[in-house]
Amino acid sequence: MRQRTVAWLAVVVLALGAAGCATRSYYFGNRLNDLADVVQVELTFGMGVEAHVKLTDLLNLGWGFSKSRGFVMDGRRVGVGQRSTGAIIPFPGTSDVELTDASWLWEPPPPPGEAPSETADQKKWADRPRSSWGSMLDIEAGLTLLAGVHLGVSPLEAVDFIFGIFAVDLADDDVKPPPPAKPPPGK
Ligand SMILES: [Ca+2]
Repeated sequence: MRQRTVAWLAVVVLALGAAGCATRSYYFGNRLNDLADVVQVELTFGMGVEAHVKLTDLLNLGWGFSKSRGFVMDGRRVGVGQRSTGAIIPFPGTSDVELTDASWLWEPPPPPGEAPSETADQKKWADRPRSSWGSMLDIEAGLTLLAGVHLGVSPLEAVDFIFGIFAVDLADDDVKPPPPAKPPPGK
């Protein structure tokens, strides 16, 4: 088993060595994003008192009321977001975060000569939500009392990260490198 893992790693390293610089940067960029997808961290500020907990998609609970705003890292998406919790104690409600201004830890580089925000690839990338497959077994908990803290881990995203090292994209969330430019006709 260990020998097979080492052999796989050797294949990946050799393939990366043979691949172009762009392919290598996509490989490491995708690994960084896959690793980031494993964690959720929030530090928000606002009015209200609440506690929330999520144990997989089957159980997502919140108690209390609050609307708080601040730093949100939802996997590879990092930026400013708002968490809203609404429930009449002791009846459970829900707690959700919405990113209002987000960027990505790693984004595909724009093709040479194009402005970053103008490329179709980047627009497509920015619209892409986190895969529902990857978040199915997420475990999260948080508390707000003027300041709010929220922490979470995603076991399935950890599995996707490990497979990603061997160039297997289980969550289908890797950005594919653009095809190499065609040589001009007649050459
Ligand atoms: Ca992936």
